Amino acid sequence: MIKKYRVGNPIPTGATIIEVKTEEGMPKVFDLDGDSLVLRLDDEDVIYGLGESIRGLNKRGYVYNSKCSDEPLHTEDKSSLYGAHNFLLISGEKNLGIFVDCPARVNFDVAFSRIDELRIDFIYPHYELYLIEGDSLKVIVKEFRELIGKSYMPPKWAFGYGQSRWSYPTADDVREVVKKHREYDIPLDMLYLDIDYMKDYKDFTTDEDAFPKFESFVKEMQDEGIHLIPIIDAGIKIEEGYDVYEEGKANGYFCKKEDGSDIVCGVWPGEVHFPDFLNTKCREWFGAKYDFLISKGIDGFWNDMNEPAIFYTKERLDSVFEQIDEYKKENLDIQKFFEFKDLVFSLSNNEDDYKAFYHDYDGKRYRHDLVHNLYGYNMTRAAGEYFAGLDKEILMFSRASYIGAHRYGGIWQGDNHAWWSHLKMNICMTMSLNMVGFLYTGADIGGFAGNCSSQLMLRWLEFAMFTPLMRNHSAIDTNRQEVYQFDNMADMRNIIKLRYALMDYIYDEFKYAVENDEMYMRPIYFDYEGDEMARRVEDEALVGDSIMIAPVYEQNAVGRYVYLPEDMLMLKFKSPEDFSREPMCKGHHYVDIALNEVVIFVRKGKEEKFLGYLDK
Ligand code: MIG
Repeated sequence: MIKKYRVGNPIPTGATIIEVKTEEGMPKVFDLDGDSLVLRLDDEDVIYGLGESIRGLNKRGYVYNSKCSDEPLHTEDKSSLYGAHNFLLISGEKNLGIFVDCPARVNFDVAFSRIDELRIDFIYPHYELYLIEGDSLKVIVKEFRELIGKSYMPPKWAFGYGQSRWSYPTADDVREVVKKHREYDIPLDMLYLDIDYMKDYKDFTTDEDAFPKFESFVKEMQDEGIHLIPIIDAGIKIEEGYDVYEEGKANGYFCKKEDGSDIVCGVWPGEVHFPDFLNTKCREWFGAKYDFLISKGIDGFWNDMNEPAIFYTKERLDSVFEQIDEYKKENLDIQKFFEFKDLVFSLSNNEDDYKAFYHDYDGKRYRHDLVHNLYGYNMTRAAGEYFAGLDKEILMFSRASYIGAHRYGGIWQGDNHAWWSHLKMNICMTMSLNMVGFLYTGADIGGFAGNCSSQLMLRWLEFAMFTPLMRNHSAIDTNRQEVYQFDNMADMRNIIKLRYALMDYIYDEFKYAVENDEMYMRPIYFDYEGDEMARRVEDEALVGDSIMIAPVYEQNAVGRYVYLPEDMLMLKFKSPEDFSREPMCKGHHYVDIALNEVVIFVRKGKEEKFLGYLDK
């Protein structure tokens, strides 16, 4: 059962697709403290949700800010990543789903400041609040998902393995990577193009020198069985004669400052304007721009930098330069030195800069910070709405998101590191994202930043073989991390082949979850509600209807503790052909899992169905 409450004068977000009648007043479960909502928690309450955010599955014990952020360092002290997913699910004596539909920043203090209190604070206390009750956690999630509408369904080939890198700067580099995969018999369906395929980082252009005859190159790759997936950034380079810039300018589609002029920001192309994706006309225009690449045979994209990420604004840069001139004149003492250093750091993603421009949203003007979390969402929506009119299926996933964006595309989990803790985070985050409708998701396998060891890469593949988006991606200035760079490539190849052997299972279960508003990957407690032990488990997951996984995510571990909530059949794989079976009893086990092994636990009664997929 869903109840809706209204506070103030909420800005519409388009997150929900069902009309729910508004209740009078405020729900009794909350104490109101000024504009804040306060909820007393029981010691035993477990709090799931918040989609893409740091830390574990149970969000208790930390503060999370839902504010789409370009955050390249996902450490424990951070409060915001790229997505804003304001859904919480309390599992306790009574289960309760809470969705706070608010496009401005919202602060969730989940028993951090006070051990027994959930506190929700607003910078702009105008929002819709949904409370969802139901017989079980699964039912609540399903009701929530019905409220927000069906998740994006990608083409089947998007469940293949993808290789990415910032960057493969030329067509020949791409050819080489594809050739190597073929040579070493490593399955590959997608090759991602990062910003260097563009001419001077201009969206909807290609660099003729680095990628000559782009269209025939796309064709050449298709003949190799490869989908090229180019990146699209949010900012549009300011350059006279560049059609996207000229059209945006002529039509007034860029975000404006108080004085009505277009805001100028620095991102990869240099100075850019930001398209006002909240404006329907702008969305239609921008969406149709993807055709520049689609008409050349491209059938997939990733949208980046759409929090939006701002390296600097022109105004702030100018004022910082002025200030530095002042410092130069002074005798720089240590105090001043730190001031100066902070000043330079404050150039990027500055809070005040997000207050310095405006949107034309359904004919009304809104200051950016009040609708901040809708920006990346509406960039994805621009693309998704355009793709919906095509007779070809298009892969789309984004970095920034808000609930609602899940109907138009998936997301990847951003700039993680080659750290074991980030493999663990990938496991928890994927389950939390499933609750809020982002089913097509995955993290950069091996880690985006930092150098990946052969051991970490193998273990990461052993988990990521179950994530819908299976993409190996890494940053500039890191060691190359295609699987053939590693001495244990043969083991990695076996895991990727196992993914392909289970492709139909993964696809069928994913599709089922989309069509039925269910979770493809979820905490084991959701299916074994009432099992107090299952409730404590954060590092196992149910994948589809038939199996449970227990990934290894610790360096040098050659096994792990596994809790089985019922009798299951353990399958231990080295490759699709080489596996053992062992019936296991409900309860606690220590399971040996060698570096090159994956274990899958098949649920009771599902053995035939699951093994049938393997035999295909
Ligand atoms: O400022 O396009 O998260 O995947 O490789 C960095 C370069 C911009 C951030 C994305 C990452 C991508 C990178 N981008």
